[in-house]
Amino acid sequence: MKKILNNTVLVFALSFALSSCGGNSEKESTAAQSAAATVKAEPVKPVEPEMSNVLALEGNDQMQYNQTEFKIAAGRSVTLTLKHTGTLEKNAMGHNFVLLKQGTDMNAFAKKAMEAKDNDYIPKSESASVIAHTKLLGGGESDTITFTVTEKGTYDFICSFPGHISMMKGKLIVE
Ligand SMILES: [Cu+2]
Repeated sequence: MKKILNNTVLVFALSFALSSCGGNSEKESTAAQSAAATVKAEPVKPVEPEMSNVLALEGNDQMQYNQTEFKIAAGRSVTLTLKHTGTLEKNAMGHNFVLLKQGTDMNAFAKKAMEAKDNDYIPKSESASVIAHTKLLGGGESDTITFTVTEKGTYDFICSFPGHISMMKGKLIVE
C-alpha cells in the first residue's frame, strides 16, 4: 500500500514538473498522462502472506498484532518470534501468541484463559487445545518458540490476555 501511494505521489510530482515547465509540448504531457494511467491501471494485489518457516509477530501498546495471517508448510519446523514493541507492563498490556488446534472455540478458550492469571493466561484445563504458545510478554520483551503443524488447514491464533482476543487474533494457514 505504501509503495502504491509513493508511486502515485511520484507520478503526480512528475506530471506537475512536466506540465509546469515552460516549453512543455503536447507530446510530453501526453507521456505524463499515459504514465499516470499505467500506474493507476496496476492491479492492487491483495496482501498475501508468503510461506515461511521463520515468523515474526509484534504486539503493541494499542492491543494490536502487526500481522493477522501467516502461511507455513505442513510438517516443517517453524520458528516464531513474538516481540512486544510497546512500553506498558505485562500486567497492563501483556501479550502472547497462542496457537489453537482446529475445532477449538477460541472465545470459550479465551474465557477460560481469563481465570488462568497464575499460568500466564494459558488455562491448564485447555492444554489439549494448544499447539504452541509463547510466554506472556510486557513492553520491550520478546520470546521465540519452535513448533511443527503436521495437518494442513487453517488455525486460529490469539493473545489470551484478558480482553485482547477482540483485537488480537489471526490465522495460521498450513499448506
Ligand atoms: Cu495481548
